[in-house]
Amino acid sequence: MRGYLGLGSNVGDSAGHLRAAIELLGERGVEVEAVSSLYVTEPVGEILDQPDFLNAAVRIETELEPEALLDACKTVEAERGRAFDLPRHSPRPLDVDLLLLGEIELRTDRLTLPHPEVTSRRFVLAPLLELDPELTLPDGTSLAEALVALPAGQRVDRLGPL
Ligand code: PH2
Ligand code: MG
Ligand code: MG
Repeated sequence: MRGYLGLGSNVGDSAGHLRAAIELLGERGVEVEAVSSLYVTEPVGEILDQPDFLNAAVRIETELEPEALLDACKTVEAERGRAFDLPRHSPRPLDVDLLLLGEIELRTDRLTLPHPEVTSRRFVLAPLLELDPELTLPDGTSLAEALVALPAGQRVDRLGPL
């Protein structure tokens, strides 16, 4: 099944962590089909006083079920030194978020699909739309329209190829 992951980092060699994530996902049954540019982005969410992030998005192809795909993402984060005992939205060497998986709409204790913040985060929408400008959510929501509708703010600058 086709899906999209968001990659982020703001600790250590961030570009290196994002590149490593692509390799490590491949070892976990997640084939990366396409990679967006790298973006420098202003922190959003619950902790604003932290370094800028590097963000990117990837289009994947996988046979993994949603929870198994989430496990693969968490394993890859751990392999790049991510600690899991910190407050939500803390700085991190690697964050791999499951954004979309086929037409699946799901809500469990561990996982919500599509990712609940997809339409509100510029650092997610910009790289996703670069990969697939026509992308929609399973309910038909146009991500291009979601990006246009965002309020001003959330600085996102395209840096170049990852
Ligand atoms: N990730 C977060 C919280 N805030 N801000 C930016 N710019 N980029 C991120 O990847 C990010 C964030 C939680 O995962
Ligand atoms: Mg995240
Ligand atoms: Mg995450």
